[in-house]
Amino acid sequence: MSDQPERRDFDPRFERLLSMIAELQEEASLAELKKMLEEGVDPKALLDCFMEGMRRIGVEFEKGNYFIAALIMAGEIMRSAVELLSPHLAVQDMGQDEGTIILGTIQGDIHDLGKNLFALLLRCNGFEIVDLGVDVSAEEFLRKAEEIKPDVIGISCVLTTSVQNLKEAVSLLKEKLPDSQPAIVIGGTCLDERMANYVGSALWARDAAAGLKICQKIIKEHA
Ligand code: B12
Repeated sequence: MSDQPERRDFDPRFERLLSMIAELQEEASLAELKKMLEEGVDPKALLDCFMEGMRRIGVEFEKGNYFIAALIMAGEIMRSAVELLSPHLAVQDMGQDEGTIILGTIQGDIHDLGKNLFALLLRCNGFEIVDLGVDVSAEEFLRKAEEIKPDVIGISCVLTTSVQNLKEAVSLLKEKLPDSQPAIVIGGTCLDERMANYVGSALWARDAAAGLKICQKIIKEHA
C-alpha cells in the first residue's frame, strides 16, 4: 500500500496542468506553468499542483504502469518547475539572521528536490543553510556539526529503505552532541509518527512548511 497522502482534487484549470505533469509532458507542463504565473495564479497553489503531480506519478510507479525512467523525467520536471517558481516564492524577508541549519539527505537516498525546497523556504525566512547534498552518512553530519555548531541539523529521508540509516544517524548525533544542541529535525514523505518514534526523533515533519515552523520554534526557545 502507498504511504503517500490521499489523492487530492483540484479545480479544472489545475487538473489540466496536473494531467500534463502526471503524463510526463515536460514542455507542455512547464509552458502552462509559465502562462499561469504570468496570469497571476498563486505560485504556492502551482507548487502544490506539481507536488500532487509527483504523488500521482509515484502511484503509477507503484502500480507498475511507470518505470524508473518516468521517475527520472518526473525529477527533471519538478526541478524545472521549482526553478521557475523560486523567484515568485522567495518574497519574504531575506537576510535576517534566524539561525544556521545543516541540511542533507540521508545515506542511501538521493532524492533532493524536497530537501532543496525546504532549504529555499528556510532561506526566505532568514536561515543560513549549509547543504551537505544527498547520500550523507551519519559521520558526515557529525563532522560538519562539530565544525560549524549549527542551531539545527535537518535530515531528509524519502525512502523507507533508508529509515534504518536515519535511525543510526540520529542515534550517533544524540550520543556525540550533548544537551540536544543542535536540535535534530527529520523530514520526508515516508515519515509518520510511528516512524519518527522508531527513529528516535521527536521533531519531524512530512512537509517543508511544517518543518519551517519547527525550526522557528527551536530558535525562539533558544533565544
Ligand atoms: C522524482 C523521484 C525520483 C527521482 C529523484 C530526483 C531528485 N533529484 O530528487 C529519482 C529518479 C532519482 C528517483 C529514484 C528512486 N525512487 Co523516487 N520518486 C520520485 C517522485 C516521483 C517525486 C519525488 C519528489 O521530488 N517530490 C517532490 C518533492 C518536492 O517532495 P518531497 O521529496 O516529498 O519533499 C517534501 C517533503 O517530503 C518535505 N521534506 C523533504 N525533505 C525534508 C527534510 C526536512 C528536514 C523537512 C522538515 C522536510 C522535508 O518537504 C518537501 C516539500 O514539502 C516520488 C513520488 C512522490 N510521491 O514523492 C518517488 C518516490 C519517492 N521514489 C520512490 C522509489 C521507490 C525510488 C527508487 C527506489 C526507484 C528504483 N527502483 O530505483 C529510486 C531510489 C534512488 C535512491 N537511492 O534514492 C518511492 C519511495 C517509496 C518509499 N516510501 O520508500 C516514491 C514515493 C515513488 C512511489 N510511490 O513508489 N525518484
